Amino acid sequence: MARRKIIAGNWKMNKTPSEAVALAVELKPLVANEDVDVVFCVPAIDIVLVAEAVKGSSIKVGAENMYFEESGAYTGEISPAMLVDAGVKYVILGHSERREYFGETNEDVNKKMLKAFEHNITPIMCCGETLEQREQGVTMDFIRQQVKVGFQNVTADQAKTAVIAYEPIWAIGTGKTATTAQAQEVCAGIRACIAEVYDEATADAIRIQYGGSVNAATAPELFAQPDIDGGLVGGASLKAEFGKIVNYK
Ligand code: G2H
Repeated sequence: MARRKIIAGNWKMNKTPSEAVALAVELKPLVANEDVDVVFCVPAIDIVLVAEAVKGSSIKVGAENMYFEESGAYTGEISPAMLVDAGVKYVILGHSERREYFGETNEDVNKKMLKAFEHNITPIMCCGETLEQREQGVTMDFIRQQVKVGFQNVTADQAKTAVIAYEPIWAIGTGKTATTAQAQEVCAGIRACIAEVYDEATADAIRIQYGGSVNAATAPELFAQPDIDGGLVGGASLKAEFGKIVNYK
């Protein structure tokens, strides 16, 4: 099955609202590519303005996090309905920075996954191993656990529309990219895990991104791999270079 590539920028905690508009306006013409789904995942406070700035293009706006309750006394949190109303189509869930600095567990990620589907927001669920786990040879065991718990009670039809981002923690923002072979091997392992949990059709449909210091030089080879359906790009998504990444071919 030919899966459509999806390349998402993860702006992380960068860009004030006015800076975000300027960046979105700068990137808008540069990321035009009919063959790729392009997403800008931006800080919550920038969402409304960025959605407005990219109007008239095929760029979709994503959030970087979301809470799993509908509304109520959860000071500081953002609900799925708020994101939908602001124009959000995708949400990054379980990024390693959220797991590490904010204590998010696989169970939290699963609750958020279920809520995202309920509101027709496509989750980009992140997984990935530490350097220590890689060196101990437990990479796939760890990632399979993240994927299996993250997708608990998610139906096959929902899973088919989901995006998984494989981001080895040791390659995030470090300038170290996993080799193409390492990235392809793990993405193939994740697809095999989805086939096991669901079936071949679901594994064939789900899109798996690679993330971790992706840049314009590494993108073409990474995105040419059979099990890598695009990228989740941090640092390089804040620059004109993101246009080159989206137009990697
Ligand atoms: C990994 C990635 C985007 P960067 O976190 O999610 O960031 O490309 O800066 O390593």
